[in-house]
Amino acid sequence: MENKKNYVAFDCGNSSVRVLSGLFDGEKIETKLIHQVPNEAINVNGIFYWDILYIFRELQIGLQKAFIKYGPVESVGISTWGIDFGLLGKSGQLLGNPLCYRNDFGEKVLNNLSKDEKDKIFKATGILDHPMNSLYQLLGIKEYLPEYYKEAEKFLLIPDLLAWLFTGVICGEPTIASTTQILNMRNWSYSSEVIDHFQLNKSLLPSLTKHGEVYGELKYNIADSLKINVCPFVSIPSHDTASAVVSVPAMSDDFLFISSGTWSLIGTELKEPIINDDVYREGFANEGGALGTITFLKNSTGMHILQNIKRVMEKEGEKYSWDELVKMADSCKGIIPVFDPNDKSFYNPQDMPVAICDYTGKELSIEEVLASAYISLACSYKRSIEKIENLSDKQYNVIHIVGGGCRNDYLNQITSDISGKIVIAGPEEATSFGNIGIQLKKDQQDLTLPQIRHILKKSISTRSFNPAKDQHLLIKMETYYEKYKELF
Ligand code: LRH
Repeated sequence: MENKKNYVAFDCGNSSVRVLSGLFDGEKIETKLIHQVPNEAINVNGIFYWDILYIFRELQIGLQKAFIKYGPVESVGISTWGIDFGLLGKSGQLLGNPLCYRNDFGEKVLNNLSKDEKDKIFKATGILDHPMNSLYQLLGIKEYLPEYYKEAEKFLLIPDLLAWLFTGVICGEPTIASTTQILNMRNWSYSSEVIDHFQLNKSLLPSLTKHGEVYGELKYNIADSLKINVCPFVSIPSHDTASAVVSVPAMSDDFLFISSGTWSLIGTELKEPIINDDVYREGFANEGGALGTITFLKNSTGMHILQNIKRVMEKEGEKYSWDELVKMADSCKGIIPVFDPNDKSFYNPQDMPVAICDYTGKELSIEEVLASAYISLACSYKRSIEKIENLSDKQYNVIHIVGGGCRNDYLNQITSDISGKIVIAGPEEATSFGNIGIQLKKDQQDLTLPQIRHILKKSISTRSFNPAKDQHLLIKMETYYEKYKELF
């Protein structure tokens, strides 16, 4: 271990809080999962909150374990899900627990905006309006929890809030800031058009760091209580999607990716945003990527559908492995109905299989529900990819699937069969690889994104899937996709 540097990645998602060590020998990074605990939003009087102090505590435990296992911590990078935030009050303390984006505040605000207002905000930012966006959550707080807004002095997105808890430094990070829909993606500065339109208090918004820069150090009292070194905290793409895209093992600058988890983020990396009516109509966004790139993507429903079918199947106490679910889906040989995974009815249904049967108007067996979910997800990927190819005026032969969802080889194969493209799956630990990759800039400021990708490519393993050759299967897949397109 002596010659390997121990970089630590905090990786917080909607369902788990994780700490990984990235051991760097000067050539390759080896990731080690150090600590993992569940995360969930907590319902208090009908409002969903995140328990940020629990997350803070678990990250400290993970950081200490990383130190004990692999020696002094070289630096730390924080990545989390997008959108959610905490507010600091006038006395410099946290005003309550951060709200979860699954509350309905945002929807209430967005429903009151006119078509013209929505269009103007998209044009000012390059980000698609969605009820989840922090802009609408913040306006919801202003309207429905005014005491919080009145007292607020600083707005900190979850990774920025964690950075403040660990270092005491107040700053923002550009990729996570793009999930607010307040940032203008043409110049990466807060949009005065949006701020003025909604009369937001501009001083709430923190100034933004640059990737690779050290913005703070672990607070002395935390280092002391954990008995670890006072390590630097480095600005990395804090939005989990942006970190995941860093780790795409592409051979060229132009590539397609699916960052696959609860959500599937389907997109490509651009140097400049594309902001026009077609992009808006097709539901794409120009989110912030690493080192000033744009992750041009569609935020699409992902493993959420399968996770919820599994949850319902396991309600009676029986457990199913993912392999068993695949076998059940694969046992359906006839043509089954397809559905749009992005339809509102699948956002948070009580019972996912029932929601699928209701949508399709068919009494499906659980095997058919599973088969339908797999096929429908693959169809939704193909449709988004076709849109990307149209909007960017480019064609791609390969789809890179990264993140935890890329473990599902059955979905990887049907995605390849339906799209007619090669699927390259991996890495699974995409967010942490990207997080640690950008931390390397701390000591080598001139490292470029292609150079970082090169190091990561040497560090990871991938699996390839080619479209099926069987004509019958291909015709079946075409039939599914035709049926899918009829839904719109
Ligand atoms: C994916 C993600 C996505 C957001 C959602 C809240 O983890 O960051 O980009 O829209 O979580």
